[in-house]
Amino acid sequence: MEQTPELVAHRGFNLIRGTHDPHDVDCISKLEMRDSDVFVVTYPKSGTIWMQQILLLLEAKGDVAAVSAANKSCNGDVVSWIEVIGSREAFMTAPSPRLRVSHLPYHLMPVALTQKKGKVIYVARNPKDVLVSYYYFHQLANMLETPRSFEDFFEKFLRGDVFGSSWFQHLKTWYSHKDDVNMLFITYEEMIQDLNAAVRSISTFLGKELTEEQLASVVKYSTFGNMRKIPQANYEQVSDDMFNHPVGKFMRKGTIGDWKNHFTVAQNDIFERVFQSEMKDFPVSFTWDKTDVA
Ligand code: PPS
Repeated sequence: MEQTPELVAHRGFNLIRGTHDPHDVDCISKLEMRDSDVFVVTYPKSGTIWMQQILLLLEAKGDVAAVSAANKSCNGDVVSWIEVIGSREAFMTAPSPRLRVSHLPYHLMPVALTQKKGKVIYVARNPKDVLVSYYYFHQLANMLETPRSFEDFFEKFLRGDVFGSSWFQHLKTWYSHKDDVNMLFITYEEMIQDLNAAVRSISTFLGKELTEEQLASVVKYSTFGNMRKIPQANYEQVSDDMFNHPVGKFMRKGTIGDWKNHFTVAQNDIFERVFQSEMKDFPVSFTWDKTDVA
């Protein structure tokens, strides 16, 4: 079995060489937290940039022009990934509220979260669609090796031989600790199904007080169609060093069930077997298809 060249295994979790520094990542657990800190935690390709847009819009009370004006290149400039090199230092001195995203597992995140300091929004997405989205992202992102084939990537994902390691471990560990931290657990599919309800529950969780009109604006500018038109939200201005733009878009399809266009019957059987064995007795269910959406 060939090693994936960009990955660095660190304390049971795969990081990306050059994007993350293991020593730096180790310092994250000791970060001091403020009550107003918010971390959106996701396994990759589960709705991170969607949540960046929602958090920024909630903070700006729906004023989309203010959000775009605050960001030069992309929303990640302001709501950055805490594990990326340089982000931790900036976090320590940043003004409140510090809004951040992360793909880290529970054991690498700030211990102070368990003293109920700060808030976590965990977004989970059905792993078949995560796999497909991640496959395309490996073609777009220059820091990740372009998969040899879908079959090859399918196997790597199931082995956890990707940045983020095992989807199953990530979800199960965070979910098991949901009462140990201030956490809102939400799924990508719930957000697709009823974005209005999702935005309201995020707003309530964060203790925001927005008018009906302001909330409506948050929803309006966080739909797939509208986000795709906003350069800072859709990541089209990210440098060519980082993304191979001609091969695709970060905001690709934004739907439920695209795995059906990619998995063979045999692959689906394999996936189902792994899913059943990993998730047996685990109290989280997923929506796998658009037709499952009421
Ligand atoms: S990353 O690289 O881990 O930060 O990627 P992440 O942002 O977690 O996931 C990217 C996928 O989320 C989709 N997306 C959306 N779907 C629906 N509505 C909105 N507003 C939205 N914004 C982002 C994005 O299109 C990626 O999914 P796929 O399936 O590839 O389209």
